Amino acid sequence: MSVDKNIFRHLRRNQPETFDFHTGDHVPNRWRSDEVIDRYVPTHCCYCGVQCGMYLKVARGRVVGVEPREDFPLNHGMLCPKGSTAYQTVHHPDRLTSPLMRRHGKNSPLEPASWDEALDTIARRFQTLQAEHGGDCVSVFSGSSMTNEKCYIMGKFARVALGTRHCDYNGRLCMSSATGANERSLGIDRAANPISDMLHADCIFVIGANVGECFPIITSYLWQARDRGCKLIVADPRQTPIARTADIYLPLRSGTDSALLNGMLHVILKEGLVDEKFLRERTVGWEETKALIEQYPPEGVARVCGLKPEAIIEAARLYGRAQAALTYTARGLEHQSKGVDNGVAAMNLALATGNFGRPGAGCGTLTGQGNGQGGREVGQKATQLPGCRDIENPEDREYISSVWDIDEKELPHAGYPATLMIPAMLRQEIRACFMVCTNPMVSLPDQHTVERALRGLDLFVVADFFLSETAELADIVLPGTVWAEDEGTTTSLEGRVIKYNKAVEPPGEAKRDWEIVCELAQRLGKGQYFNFTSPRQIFDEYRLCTKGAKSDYWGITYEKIEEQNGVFWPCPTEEHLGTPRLYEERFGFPDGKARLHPIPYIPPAEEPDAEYPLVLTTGRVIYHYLSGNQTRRTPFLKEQAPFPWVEMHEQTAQRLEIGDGDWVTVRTRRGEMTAPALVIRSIRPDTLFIPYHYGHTEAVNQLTNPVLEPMMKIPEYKVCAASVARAAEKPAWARDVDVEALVAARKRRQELPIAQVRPTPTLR
Ligand SMILES: Nc1nc2c(c(=O)[nH]1)N[C@H]1C(S)=C(S)[C@@H](COP(=O)(O)OP(=O)(O)OC[C@H]3O[C@@H](n4cnc5c(=O)[nH]c(N)nc54)[C@H](O)[C@@H]3O)O[C@H]1N2
Ligand SMILES: Nc1nc2c(c(=O)[nH]1)N[C@H]1C(S)=C(S)[C@@H](COP(=O)(O)OP(=O)(O)OC[C@H]3O[C@@H](n4cnc5c(=O)[nH]c(N)nc54)[C@H](O)[C@@H]3O)O[C@H]1N2
Ligand code: SF4
Ligand SMILES: [Mo]
Repeated sequence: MSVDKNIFRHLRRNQPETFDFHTGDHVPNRWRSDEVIDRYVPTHCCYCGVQCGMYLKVARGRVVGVEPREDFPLNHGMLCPKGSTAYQTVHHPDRLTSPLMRRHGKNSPLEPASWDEALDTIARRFQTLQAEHGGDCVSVFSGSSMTNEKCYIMGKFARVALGTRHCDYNGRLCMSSATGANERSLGIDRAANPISDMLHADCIFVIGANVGECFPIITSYLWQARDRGCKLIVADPRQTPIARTADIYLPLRSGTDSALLNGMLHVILKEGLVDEKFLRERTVGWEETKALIEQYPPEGVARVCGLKPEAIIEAARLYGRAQAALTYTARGLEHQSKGVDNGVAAMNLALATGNFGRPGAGCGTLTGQGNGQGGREVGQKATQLPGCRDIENPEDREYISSVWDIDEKELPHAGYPATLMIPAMLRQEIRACFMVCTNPMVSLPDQHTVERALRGLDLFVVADFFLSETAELADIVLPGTVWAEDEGTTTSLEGRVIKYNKAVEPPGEAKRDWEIVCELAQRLGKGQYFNFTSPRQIFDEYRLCTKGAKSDYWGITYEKIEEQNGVFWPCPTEEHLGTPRLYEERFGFPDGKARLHPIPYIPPAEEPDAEYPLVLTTGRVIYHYLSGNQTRRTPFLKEQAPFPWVEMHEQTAQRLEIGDGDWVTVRTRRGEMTAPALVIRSIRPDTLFIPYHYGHTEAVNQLTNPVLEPMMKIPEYKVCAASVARAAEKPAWARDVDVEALVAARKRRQELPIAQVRPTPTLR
């Protein structure tokens, strides 16, 4: 008699580890966790900045499943769909298990190679190119999905082993506007409050953040806050899941955030809701800011933002009258050519109302990538040394040179930010690139230009654990490791330093990124600076680098992280418990005072016109992570959002005779792409939205505007002018997809109509 083994799965051991996250049919057997679990390894999710605590379940040397951790204070027992499937990348059949090289030029195939051959070739060719064209012809481009230890070593590798000034990372596309705003207004680049502060707020203002899809576990704090009477204001051109039940939803036109924020502050000023004492004692710059704010009455602002003036007035009152208000921004407001200004305008509003340094009072960004916070402190940025130190500051240079045991004169100066490396490659000023943990062939704007730049490199090396769209263009591909194969720390969106623990060994010949870097440094003749044999040793050197700096990790040890379930920086001594809330007494400037800056509204770089009458905005969906290189390989996630679509309002669709699921072509000045239409009411009629997690002809970054924010050089992903029309023909990938199923699934999520502005809610 043949018996379906599955029947016994639950009978065999009636215990939680047999819990299956999937409907068995969709998941190959090898991913089922129906095994006797040898170990539960406490760690954190590898995806977003929330860094939920999880256990990886290990059986016979393999990761076979996941359990959420109840004991981690942030997610206590919850995981989102990405977190609960993250473990499926570990033993994925697509994992790269040996180095790959093109042995006979650009057009030859990528073939397996030994580590010796690959690393020798890289070192030799970097050295030859540098001898011929100078040290700065080689660049390093890294990412913040790695641990602090790995990110730190990337910056050191660029400056010490390669001696190039050109080192930057993918946070340039992500956190750089937020950094600019934090540095200009508050003086410290970290979240002002722990997430649990939401439970102390009377009003939470979310502007340009899709919390429900991008920080799913944080949503539970929003609901708990509201259960306690907290009011919610959401500003977003799309009615996101949290916007549906907001007390006030402001569907602003993309790119008009600073006008809205100035308008709200105008109302607050006129209604006497400004905190004069706080402004006097704890800030500078109010007089100039106030003079500008006078010029933003709600009627004018409403026209700019495409909102009703009453909505702006109601939102301002709700915010201004709160005893404690929290503002959260994210990439909606920051992915703009005015991204830094927008962040500063949000800070102005919070400072003018005295909303800092108390439970439930603050303003800041929701950091995106898993280690988006730590990654922006460790010195892998073009202008930065470890510990948020300034590469042009003589004291910082002297100190880091002493820790690294090099001559300060040998330490390179500031180089190009990642977005400016592309034009430098086209000019052949940069001729080689070592790229680790980023996939710009999906994530950088104006893809066709990016592709030309990368293809034109004399030597292009990529380290990844899956063959990404970018690795496909590389001359040499190095197999890296996933988070479960190594230990190390990350710093979550709260500023809490936590630790990943190793669950399993890497597959085949894959190597940990820091080992790859150390071995390469050896071959470049700089091995003495990279004598690391464990992440702990790297962390200890990093701690020393940060001693006395703004992001002070000196008092943080692996043991302390474990004992305290994470430690918030700054933590200057071993006895210090860490700092969950910043700015209780002083801001991060020498005089301890915050800065207000007048921020005039300046429109986005590209506005709609007769040829391109709509605004195209881009972003995320809950099921995919960034360039999708990991989540598009995860069966459940792939199934939920298998390909991109174009969200448009039903009025727009009607006018253009477009029906749900019709193939449409979206055009901008950079290019065009074709995808099915999703006709909804939860988006402004003048706006289109396309999720960006896909590559090749499915990449929305074929269309986006590469214009940069002047201070931080972040691209304007959130606004460009576009047109849409029914497609003349379907793209090749249309053959394999079920559009009806996708439309039906997305529809269930997005059915509710745009909310009307509600009457003034009462405050408690
Ligand atoms: N599921 C999922 N979660 C993620 C990620 C992921 O890829 N997938 N990535 C992580 C990372 S690295 C990041 S950076 C974060 C990003 O997190 P978010 O910033 O929340 O995500 P986005 O989708 O980029 O954009 C947020 C919202 O901005 C809105 N928006 C567009 N234009 C404007 C505008 O001009 N003004 C305003 N106010 N809003 C606008 C969009 O409609 C969108 O709802 O998410 C993190 N979490
Ligand atoms: N149109 C549009 N474009 C955008 C955005 C948008 O909203 N709209 N958002 C921007 C934002 S906020 C971000 S953060 C960027 C992200 O852009 P990318 O950095 O390009 O995206 P990721 O998918 O994180 O790329 C990381 C790559 O490194 C690999 N990887 C992950 N962890 C490791 C590791 O530990 N070691 C190694 N060696 N490899 C690893 C992954 O497989 C993946 O291929 O995209 C930006 N691009
Ligand atoms: S919310 Fe973020 S950290 Fe938590 S499980 Fe989801 S992707 Fe992972
Ligand atoms: Mo990001």
